This record gives sequence, structure tokens and C-alpha cells, in this order.
Amino acid sequence: MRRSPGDIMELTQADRQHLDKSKQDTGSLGNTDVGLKYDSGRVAHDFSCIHSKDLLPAEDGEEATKHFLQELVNILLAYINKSLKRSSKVLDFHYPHQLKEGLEGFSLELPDQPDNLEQLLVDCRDTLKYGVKTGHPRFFNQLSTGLDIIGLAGEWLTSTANTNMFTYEISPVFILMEEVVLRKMHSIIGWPEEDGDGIFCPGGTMSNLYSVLLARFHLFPVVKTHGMSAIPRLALFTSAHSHYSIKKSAAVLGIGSENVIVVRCDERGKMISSELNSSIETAKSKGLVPFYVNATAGTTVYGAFDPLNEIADICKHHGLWMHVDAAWGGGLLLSNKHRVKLQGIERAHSVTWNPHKMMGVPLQCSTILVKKKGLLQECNQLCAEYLFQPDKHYDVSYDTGDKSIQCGRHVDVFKLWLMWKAKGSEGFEAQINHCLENAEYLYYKLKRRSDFQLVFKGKPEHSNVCFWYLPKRLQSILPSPERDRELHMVAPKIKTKMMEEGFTMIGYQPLEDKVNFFRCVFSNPATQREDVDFLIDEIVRLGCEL
Ligand code: ABU
Repeated sequence: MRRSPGDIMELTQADRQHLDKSKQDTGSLGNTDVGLKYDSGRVAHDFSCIHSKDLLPAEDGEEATKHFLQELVNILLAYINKSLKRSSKVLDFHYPHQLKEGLEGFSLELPDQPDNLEQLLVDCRDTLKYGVKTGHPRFFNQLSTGLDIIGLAGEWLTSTANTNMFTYEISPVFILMEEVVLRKMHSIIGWPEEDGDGIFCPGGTMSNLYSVLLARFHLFPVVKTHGMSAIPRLALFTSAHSHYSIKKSAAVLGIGSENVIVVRCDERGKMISSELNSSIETAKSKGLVPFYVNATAGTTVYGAFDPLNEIADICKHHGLWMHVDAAWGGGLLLSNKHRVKLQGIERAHSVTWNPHKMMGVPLQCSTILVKKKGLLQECNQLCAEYLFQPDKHYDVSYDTGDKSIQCGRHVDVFKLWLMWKAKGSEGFEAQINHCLENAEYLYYKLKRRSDFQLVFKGKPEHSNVCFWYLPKRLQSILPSPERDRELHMVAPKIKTKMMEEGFTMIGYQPLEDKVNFFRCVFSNPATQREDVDFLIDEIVRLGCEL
């Protein structure tokens, strides 16, 4: 069935009633207001006879290009409006086989003959329709949420510029912006002005991989040319609640995931520093060479902050590289109220900080920040002569591409730079404080209820709130392995129904000896207390009879 780009995903009568009952704002229900020949009162453009070959750079292609892009902007605007409206769903879930079979004319298959632009616009609209609105105020599923309009504008501009970050000669403005933004981040961490280096890279896992790579090179520069056989068996340390990327880095870099020593955490998910010390001693006694400790500032599930000063003391004592994975918690450095939780970060040799998480920058925007200048370059440079000619007519230290383990590198800095201009540091501080206030609100609400149980005691340090929902029949059963087996199945069952209905979204996981529990995280400044209330009501509605 062929449809127009103006077609919309209509909610059913039941959906409307459900959302109305939650008495949230009443935006136009699913009215995308997309112009085109179907819409009254708007100039209509017929794209059915136009193909991509008719757009620029075709001669006389300017008008068609303008109308096509304007129509696309209408589709995107409709999507943005819906994403931010409580009266629309977070998702319109379909199973993989349904999407593969093709829904209402939306086909993933690639044609031999060119589709016309009308079809492409419908495809663009459908791509968004069947996706997940991660900017919706009731999307709590991931650490990266929100839909910042300035950030989005930055991403559009970046795609339009379509350049590569490896050399100043093709990215003069972005290279200098990267320098400015990284310097700002160094100063927020608290590194002296003469220190500090870094690079934007694709995600926190890559940032953490850089940290292990640099630490190893710092201790054994020979590894770059002679490989692992030229150096002793290494050991690195990270907490049981840290991100899996530390083990992955060890595997990728040939150190071996078995040589990552996992240090126990306390009941709040913080690394126990005395355990770190004894683990280092034990590794040494077994003939391993400890070289690196990862401390986490904002663990993925609990949002815990490791004791950075204690860990820094231990690293200093043993002469180890200290990395802080602040992918999630780094944003709190911008809050005068919360930055105390990262005290000691200035003592780190390297820091991972993802602005696409707590700062709400569109994906992806991740940094590896390194205290020692020049180390990234020394570790990674291979001086490809077709890119990094030393006899260029400008200061070639601005050709930063050889610091990277990539060749082609996307421009991730511009959207962050533009958002920082738009909000100022104070704007980021306000939105981060707001997210933590939402977490506190949820925490106090759940603490008062007998049908919910918090996973760990005390107020969350970050915006992660972890909890179980106890359906009626489990509320009266005392904790036991049998009850745990039942409880383990509750969160996945609720999540299944939640996704099929699509009004909200939250993640769950088991952790160590804890059976499946929900993790609610707040990083979307659009989320308000009414959304937190909605989430709780929704979990009860979907789960009370389980
Ligand atoms: N890299 C951790 C992201 C996990 C999450 O969004 O839940």
C-alpha cells in the first residue's frame, strides 16, 4: 500500500483513553502537520515524478532540492513534536520478522530502479515511526536520552559540512573547536593549564580502550613496534560493577581478559579500595606486572562513584596508571552541588567523559582526556605521508588525526560546542541538577511504598534508581530463593507488555546475587515528576496481577 509522507501513526481509542487518564498535556494526537498535496491550506509539492537525479548538483535542481529538504524538515519537526509530547507513545513496537516482512508498504529491501522522492519521504517518515523516541520524557531505558534542538542543529550542520577530523587542512574550524572544548574539559577536571590532551572518539568503550593502550605504551613503549611478546604478563584492575569495556579492551589489546583483576565492591557498588590494594599485591606475588587501575565515576547500573582519592593513593604507591571512567558521571563535574562526588579525579592520568550521556548531547559524543601532553601522538602516530606531510604551510601539530587509532574520524565536537554556547556551563548545571532531583523524587516515592523495594539502601548518588516491583502475590512472601526465582521473572514480563503497549520504557538486569530489577535513569531534561508518577503507575498497571 502506497502512502503519503503525511500519513500518521494513529493511536487507538484505548490508547487515547489511557494517555488522557494520565492527564498529561494535550498536544495534537499524532497530527504530524506535514504539508504536501494531502494537507489543506498548505502549498503542496508533488514529489512522485522527481528522483534524486533531479536534485543538486543537477542543473536547475535548486528548487526541487529546497522543496525536498523542506519537506524532510517538516517530517523531522513532526517527529520532534511527537517525541516531546506526553500524548504520544514512546514506541510502536514490532518484532523483527514483522519489520522484515514490510509493514504497510514500508520495505527494507533495496530496489534496482530508483524510487521517487515521494517514496523516499515516506521511507524517512516510516523509519522514524517504527523507531524508539529516545527524546520522549517517558523514555528511561538508556543513559543517553533527550532531544536537544541546538545539538540537533549541530548534527545537521556537521553532516552538511561532511568533512573528516584528521587534518587541519580539511577541518580548520572543527579542529580548533576540539582544542577549545577539550581544554575546557581539562580545566573542569582540575588539571593544570600546562597539562591536558585528548581526542573525541566513537563511544565510551573506545575511550576506555585508549586509556589501556596509553597506559601500556607509557610503561612499555616497545610494545608499539614489538608487540606483547616483548613485554611481561600484565595485570589491570577494575571493579566488579565497572563497565565491560575494560575487559573488552584487555581482550582487544592482546593483554587477555583473564588478566583483568576484578575488585569487589561494597553494597553501594563502590570499589573497596583495601581490596584493590590486596589484589595488586597478590598479582605481583604471582609474577604479573600491574600497570593500570580503572576507577568508575558513575557505574552503569547503580550509578556509584568509586573512592577516587583512595584509589589515587594506591596507584601512586604502586606506580600505576589511574584511569577514571566518568563516561556517565563526568557531567556531574558541571554541577557545584554534585561535583564533590568526583573528588580526586584531577589525580587521574586519563579520563573518559561522554557528553552524549548526562550532558544530553546527541549521540555520539565521547572523549578520552589524557593528562600528559604528547602521549597520544607518540603512542599512535604512524605518519601516513599522504595525510600528515611534515612540510605543509601551517603548524602541522593541528593535524591531530595521527593521535587517533582511526583514520577517518567523524566531527563530534560541533554539536557540543554549539550547545555549550547556547546554554553556558550554567545551563548544563541546571539540567543535570534537574535530572538528579527527578531521581531523588523517585527514590523517596518508592521508599514509602510496600509494593516496591529499593535494591540498595540510601539516596542514589547519581540519577540511577534501582528497584524491584512486587506484584500482589509476592508482597506477602518472605524473601527466599523460591521468591527470588519468581521475582526474577517479573521485570522481563512487565517490560514485554510495556514495549508492546509503548507508553514508556525502562531497562532491567540482574547484578551479582540480585535477581532482575529495574534501573531507572534520568538524563532527559524534558522529564518531569509527572512522568515519574506515570512510570510507577504503569509498572503497577502492567504487573499487579503477575
Ligand atoms: N555504555 C553504557 C551504556 C549503557 C546504557 O545506556 O544503559
